[in-house]
Amino acid sequence: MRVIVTSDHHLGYANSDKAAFNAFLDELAQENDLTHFVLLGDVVDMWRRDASGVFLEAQDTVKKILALKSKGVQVFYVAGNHDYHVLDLNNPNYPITFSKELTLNDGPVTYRFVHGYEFDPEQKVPFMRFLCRVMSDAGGALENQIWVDFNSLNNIFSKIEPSFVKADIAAIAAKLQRGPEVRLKDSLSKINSRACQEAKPGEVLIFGHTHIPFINKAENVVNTGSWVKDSDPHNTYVELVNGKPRLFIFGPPKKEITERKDWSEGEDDEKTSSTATTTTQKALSKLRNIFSPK
Ligand SMILES: [Mn+2]
Repeated sequence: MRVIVTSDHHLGYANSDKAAFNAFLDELAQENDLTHFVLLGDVVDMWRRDASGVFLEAQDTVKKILALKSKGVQVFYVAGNHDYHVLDLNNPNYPITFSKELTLNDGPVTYRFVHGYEFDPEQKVPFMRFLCRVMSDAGGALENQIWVDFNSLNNIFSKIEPSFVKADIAAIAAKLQRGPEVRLKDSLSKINSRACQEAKPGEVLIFGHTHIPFINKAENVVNTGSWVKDSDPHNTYVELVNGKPRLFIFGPPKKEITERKDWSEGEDDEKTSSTATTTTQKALSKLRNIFSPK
């Protein structure tokens, strides 16, 4: 059993390195020992592009993924926050099935795959769904229909929660639409230490989302990184063999990341958070209260 995992390609986004990912898929097609290929979310970017158009545009990539499947490789697609909408694509005739998380057993070891928004307190499912659905290429991405929808959403919020104003929604939207390289700068160690606490005995936990690839010292928590040029390094992938993870940067030249990180202590993010985010934090906590099941 040999598993390859990639995430956060953000296909459709201007800085997505689609050419490199296509080349990577071509290389995988040449390999004979690959048994499982896991796409770990944010493969297409439905927050920035039309949810259906982005698949048409990426059909060359989709074809390469399906070619692996035809070769007998088991292909899995775990939804991320930027492509959460794929969970609604449940037609059994579709060539790819989508899931919220995935577990695979390799002898005594269980590999558990999640995208990682689960560890990011700013990501809430209603917002993820919403942002995937409002994008349309017709108006030139996000500044268009989204504000119309936000306004109508705001009216609903105002009725439920009078203190929730347009500025709150705008602040959340603006913050969430920023790339993780910027948005998660302050909370990265918190997300990573949360992930490290989540890993159960006998399990290797694999996640993406932050665009910062790593393997922890215990080698039971792995982040897949990204295929977005904004991140350094990018074009990273994880290989799982006999319960052991390895992390590589796709070449040329191919390079292994051998450093092991310890996130278990988790630096105090609060100290480093800028006060500029306070308004957004307040708005988010209001939104959380509205959406939280009571
Ligand atoms: Mn993500």
